[in-house]
Amino acid sequence: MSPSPDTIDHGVKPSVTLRSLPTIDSYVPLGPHLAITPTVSVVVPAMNEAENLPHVFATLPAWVHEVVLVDGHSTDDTVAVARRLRPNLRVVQQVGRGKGDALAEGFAACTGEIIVMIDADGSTDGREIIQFVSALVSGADFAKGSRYIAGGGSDDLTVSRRLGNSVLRRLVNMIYRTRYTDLCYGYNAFWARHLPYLDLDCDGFEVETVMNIRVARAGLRVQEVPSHERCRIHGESNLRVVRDGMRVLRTIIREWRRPVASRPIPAAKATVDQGAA
Ligand SMILES: Nc1nc2c(ncn2[C@@H]2O[C@H](COP(=O)(O)OP(=O)(O)O)[C@@H](O)[C@H]2O)c(=O)[nH]1
Ligand SMILES: [Mg+2]
Repeated sequence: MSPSPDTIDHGVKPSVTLRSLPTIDSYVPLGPHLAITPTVSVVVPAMNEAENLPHVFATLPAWVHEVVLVDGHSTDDTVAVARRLRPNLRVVQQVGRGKGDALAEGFAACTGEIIVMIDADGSTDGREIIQFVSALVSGADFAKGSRYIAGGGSDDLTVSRRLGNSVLRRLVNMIYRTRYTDLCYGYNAFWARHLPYLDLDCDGFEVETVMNIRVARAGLRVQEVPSHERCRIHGESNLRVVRDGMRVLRTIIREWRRPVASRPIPAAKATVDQGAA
């Protein structure tokens, strides 16, 4: 019996029919050798970043589905500049305060299947988004930027930040049995369908720690992606090393007592792969 014309014939029992594959026009070309079907939303928390946004938006790939700017009560021209740069931008006026709150509000507004979070200060490069998306479409649930694996780096980490990040990261790895190489980094991406596992309820710079702990405890597959952090272009960081380091420490301890929203997966344990390592 000859195979039906819409069956891929590998000489074995046919399991994939062309009818079950997405139609050709639903593929988004990312480059000459790569296309994806999921839509990608980029969330950018911004508080007084008018001078930096031209640099940040210039790095965003043309194929992203939407950009969601979460304005944290800026007193400069952040929103006006952003709208001028990207007329189809979606702007969320933050109701609460802090980066964690901004991200939660931005994530809730996204319509894409993949959500990428980047900073608005020029430290994160939108041209790396393709690597995060590639990790997700090839099997990861959560693509976690790391400045500490091969191909990653930072021009922005001071000695005290590096030390704090290292101590807190080791603590998380010990308590939650993860193998993270980075902890407090704002460049990450994940499938929007996993938002319920994040269930964000924090305000400040502890947000990345909360996300990293919750995805591991939920048993999601986390893949680290090398990322190079550059210096903020204009203005000053809103982070205070001691104050925010203590917040992260309290978060790490508090999360231990929080019930786990776990996902039944065959391998039972959270898997942490290192991108380029
Ligand atoms: N919407 C909003 N964005 C914030 C807030 N705090 C920080 N951000 C943004 O979060 C990103 C990282 O903040 P930054 O001050 O650079 O901290 P650092 O990268 O840890 O030094 C930047 O894009 C900030 O504009 C906030 O309260 N609301
Ligand atoms: Mg920064």
